[in-house]
Amino acid sequence: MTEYPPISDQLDDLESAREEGRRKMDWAAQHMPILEHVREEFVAEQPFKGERIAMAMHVEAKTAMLVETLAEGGADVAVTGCNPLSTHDDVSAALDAHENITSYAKRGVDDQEYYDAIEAVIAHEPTVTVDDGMDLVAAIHEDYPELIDGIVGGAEETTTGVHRLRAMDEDGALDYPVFAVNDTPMKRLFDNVHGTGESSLASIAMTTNLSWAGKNVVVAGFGYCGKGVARKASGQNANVIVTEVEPRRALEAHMEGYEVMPMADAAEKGDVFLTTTGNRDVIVEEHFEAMQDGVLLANAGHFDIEIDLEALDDLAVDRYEARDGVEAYELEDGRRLNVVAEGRLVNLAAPISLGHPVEVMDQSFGVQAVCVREMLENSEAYDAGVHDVPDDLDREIAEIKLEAEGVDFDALTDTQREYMDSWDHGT
Ligand code: RBV
Repeated sequence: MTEYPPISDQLDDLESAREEGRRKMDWAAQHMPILEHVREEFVAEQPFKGERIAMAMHVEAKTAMLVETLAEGGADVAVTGCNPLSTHDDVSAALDAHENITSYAKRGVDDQEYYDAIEAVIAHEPTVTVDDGMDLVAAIHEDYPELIDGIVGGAEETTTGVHRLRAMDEDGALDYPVFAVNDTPMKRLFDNVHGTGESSLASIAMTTNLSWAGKNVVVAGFGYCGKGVARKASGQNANVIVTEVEPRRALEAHMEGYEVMPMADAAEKGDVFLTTTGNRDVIVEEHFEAMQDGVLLANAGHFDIEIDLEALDDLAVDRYEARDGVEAYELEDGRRLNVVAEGRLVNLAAPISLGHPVEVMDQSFGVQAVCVREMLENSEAYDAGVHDVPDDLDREIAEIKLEAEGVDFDALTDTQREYMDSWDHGT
């Protein structure tokens, strides 16, 4: 295994970085009542004593609160990034100052450094993995299969990671149990819809200083993320065009009142293009050929494969940084196509990006935290493969959040429960 140094060995002014990172974490913590609740329980019960947790996630202030919550529960935690541009070095440094945490995350690393940092995390010989995008699970299975026997299980944060895990599971290649955190109601109805919707649009607006009002915004993909982006763009007075490959989702978008058409037609009309499909080659050469001068191209999917930037680069006669976080590709006929955040997930990878809002990440990370606890407490219940998160855990998180918000709600009466459980009633 390679020797890759923790962030503390990579920064010049470590003390001020740690201070600023801690300040960002303190702000996030004030708006994360779920993690606070779970953390108090973990501190008292020490459910992770003796465990080694490996994590590859977007290392910024909210994620840092999850990392600390697991460490305060008794675990030794090693963490790195899951995207070369989403790390906040100051937060990474603040985490690395904790005696039970080693952080290797650094912003702007190249491919080699990115994977070296993943290997450094794996060198801690984890008993549990927490992934956002499945890079840890993949690296362990491909390069360190001898560690699998010592791994109790894992948890996966995002749609793309769960998709990869299910493909791996179907091939019979996934050798330890992993919770599909993404697929819970508490995750995707909030994080994917509201989180992606709000933070992608906010990042693009702040990066470009341009308005949404009156724009034709093309949203590629009408899954949970696409629905959120479409709804929020519409709420900011954009005209939303949706592209889809799945007939029921296309119909759903149509019935929501959006224009639905193939990308080949949308390419001519759009002012802003935002991909949320999780698939590759969504916007390719024929689309670039049809686009208007000055369009914005951005991606909100986990990987930077949705916009074919190689093809765009081949078409371009010139390329320059139009603004911080915006690369202009100038074509032979003078049209400029502007790519935001290198086509990487825009809500985290643009220079001013902060990721999803704090409140939704509190929910997602609350589910993550109780999933790690569940995997360790009831490990015999989970064999190798992808597992749905037990619904009572997801409800537990929802109830903590509702209580923190001061929202009361009804409970079923015994008669109602009996009615719902019986089949022998009719007219
Ligand atoms: N995401 N994390 C943040 N820490 O600021 N913002 C978004 C953050 C997660 C989100 O849960 C999504 O599933 C994943 O990033 C995509 O990589």
